[in-house]
Amino acid sequence: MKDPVRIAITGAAGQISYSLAFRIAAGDMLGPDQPVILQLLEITPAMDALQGVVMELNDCAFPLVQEIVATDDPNVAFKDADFALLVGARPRGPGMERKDLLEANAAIFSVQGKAINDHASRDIRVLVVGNPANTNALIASCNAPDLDPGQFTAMMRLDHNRAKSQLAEKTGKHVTDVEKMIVWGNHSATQYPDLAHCSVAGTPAFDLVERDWYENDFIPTVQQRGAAIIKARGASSAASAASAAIDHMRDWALGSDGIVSMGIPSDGSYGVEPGIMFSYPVICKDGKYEIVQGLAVDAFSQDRMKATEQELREERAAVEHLLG
Ligand code: NAX
Repeated sequence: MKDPVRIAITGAAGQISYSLAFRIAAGDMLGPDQPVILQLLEITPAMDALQGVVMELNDCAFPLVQEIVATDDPNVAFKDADFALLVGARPRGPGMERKDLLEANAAIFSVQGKAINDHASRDIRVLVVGNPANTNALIASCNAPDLDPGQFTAMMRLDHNRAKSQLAEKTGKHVTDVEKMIVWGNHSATQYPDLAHCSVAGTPAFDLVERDWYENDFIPTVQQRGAAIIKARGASSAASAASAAIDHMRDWALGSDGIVSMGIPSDGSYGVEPGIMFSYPVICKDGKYEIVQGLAVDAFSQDRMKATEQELREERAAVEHLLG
């Protein structure tokens, strides 16, 4: 049996974690032979609810779960953590401006970044799910100066999976036939789901779908999918978000099957200068991700990549004073 790994989950009594924690415990993230210690973080008023989640996790009698820690102290939650899934965030309240939301979250993610810096494993891999995910990931990484910024990532996999599903449905093929899907930029309505490099069962996507469908249906549908789920379900995406988080971490740790989209520190690739967490096409191998270089970018793509980059620069500017 392998040694257990420590997995910290924040917002552990929330709706995404209600799916996420159980799937991780079942072995969906790191495999059926990898024991886990779950380190669950919540805010103090949610500790009773978190105890209920712990009771249910215990009641599953998961063979892989070695220990469950439930705490409202980030220093305890991130202690020696090998993986951290930062799900908990401050939702937008009534009358709250975007700037207030960014600042409220900046306060949370700077504290958690410091706790990760001071207490986590030096090899920790961090995924930020809580919104605004890209900028929250930036804040956390800026507050963890002893770690490599590349250890902090933001979740774009739900957008990536949504884009695959839309294209598979349109072309009458299976999601597994869709290759080289890319979603660039921010996890927001400015994200750019790009079909220029994509193929379905070996045929270029642009040979299978009309340009008009791509520009006026596909792109807005993927960008607005979160809002469509809220409208239909009366609550935001939860199980699909948890599934995407598992996909992201599993691929990062164990390798991806081709190109996936991850929000990672921009490094100048594709003209996106450093300083933001931008979603790029990456391939994961040997526990690392690498940006896929050299893809042709036409004027249409360039405009959309610039727009989503611009939004991320504005988000950064709003929290610049909190970047540590
Ligand atoms: P919930 O409101 O159900 O749960 C969030 C939980 O986080 C709550 O239990 C709350 O007490 C806790 N929390 C708040 N501040 C905390 C802190 N400082 N430390 C620890 N826990 C804290 O939200 P849920 O539906 O689970 O969504 C969580 C976050 O994911 C939201 O910010 C949401 O916007 C974001 N999403 C991100 C997605 C992505 O693709 N990146 C997609 C799904 C989702 O919308």
